[in-house]
Amino acid sequence: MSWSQDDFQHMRRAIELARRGRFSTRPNPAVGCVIVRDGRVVGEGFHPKAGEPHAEVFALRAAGELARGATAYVTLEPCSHYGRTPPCAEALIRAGVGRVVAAMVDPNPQVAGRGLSMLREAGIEVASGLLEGDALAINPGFIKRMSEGRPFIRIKLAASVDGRTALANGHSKWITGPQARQDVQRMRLAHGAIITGADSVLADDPAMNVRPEQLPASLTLPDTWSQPLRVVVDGRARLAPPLRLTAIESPVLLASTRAYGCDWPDWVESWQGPSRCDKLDLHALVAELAERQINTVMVEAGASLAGAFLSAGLWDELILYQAPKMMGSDGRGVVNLPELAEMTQVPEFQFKDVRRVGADLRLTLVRAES
Ligand code: AOF
Ligand code: ZN
Repeated sequence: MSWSQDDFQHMRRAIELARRGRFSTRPNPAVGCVIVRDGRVVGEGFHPKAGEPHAEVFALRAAGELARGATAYVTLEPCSHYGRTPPCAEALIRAGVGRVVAAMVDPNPQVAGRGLSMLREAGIEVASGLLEGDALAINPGFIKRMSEGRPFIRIKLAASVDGRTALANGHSKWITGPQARQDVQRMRLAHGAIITGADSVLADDPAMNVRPEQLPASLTLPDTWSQPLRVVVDGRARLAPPLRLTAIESPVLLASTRAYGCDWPDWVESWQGPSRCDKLDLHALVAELAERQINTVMVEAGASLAGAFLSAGLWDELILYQAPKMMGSDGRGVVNLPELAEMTQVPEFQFKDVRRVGADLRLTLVRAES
């Protein structure tokens, strides 16, 4: 398929529009749409929130009669099913558009190519794959959950340059600087759930929520944003109130292999999962979160739980903040891994992104290409 300069320009704009919904559409994907007639943009739209109209509907409303014979650029294949809203493919057909360009096929099994077929069958010219990589990057969680049945998992770690997170006596407060902590607040916002461990809760009594006043000033928060679900892996049900985490009125899921003996506030739910080697089965937890339509998860945990997710292969991206400090070899390591005897067993990664955040470094690592 060969694309024109105009095609690129309009799809780039559709991607920009889609990104406006990235903090508010979950469990739905963020999608943008631009309608162009005779080289002129006649309608734009993006999906703001699950339950509200899709991107195409807003763009068609703006275009009105001018949609007839126009080209619609959409960052995701238009839907073909009745979900919370009627199919966009039908709306495009009814409006008489002449051409539809999609950046990617919808991995939702309820759609999966049917939207594009419906359009083609109605005599509309259809093309797909323009700026696909950019479109895939907007919704990694939705795509992962639809295609693999589990959320996209980021493991967040913070350490000194020599990979330590605490002194031998456990002192650890503020290894990274204020900008890195602000960056973590921004990251939390983009996730459907934040997972931590009971050890971290018992040691630090964290809140694990998004605090709007701590977000970067440059970020415009949509009215429809929501707090991520705060999940605590508490295999032996050791937690009991009062905790800062459960005192804040927004959803918490306590994941354990056992039942709790105490009462929790209404917004705290406990979930009993199976155990594996005497620990909560993380595969089962992750499947439960996908069942609850969670697209993206950030693990913000200590060395044991972070290591357990890593060893179980339950991760897609590691975010490592490194402070320009050294804590020495007696300090605690950033992830616990089973003892390795051969260099060939050493897990290998590749850097996807490396940047400075204030005084610290933020490294993004993904699986090494084999
Ligand atoms: C589109 N345009 O802007 C979005 C789409 O329950 P519903 O009706 O909101 O449908 C949700 C599904 O529709 C979602 O799982 C995904 O497959 C698709 N999202 N499709 O044509 C949009 N957000
Ligand atoms: Zn739709």
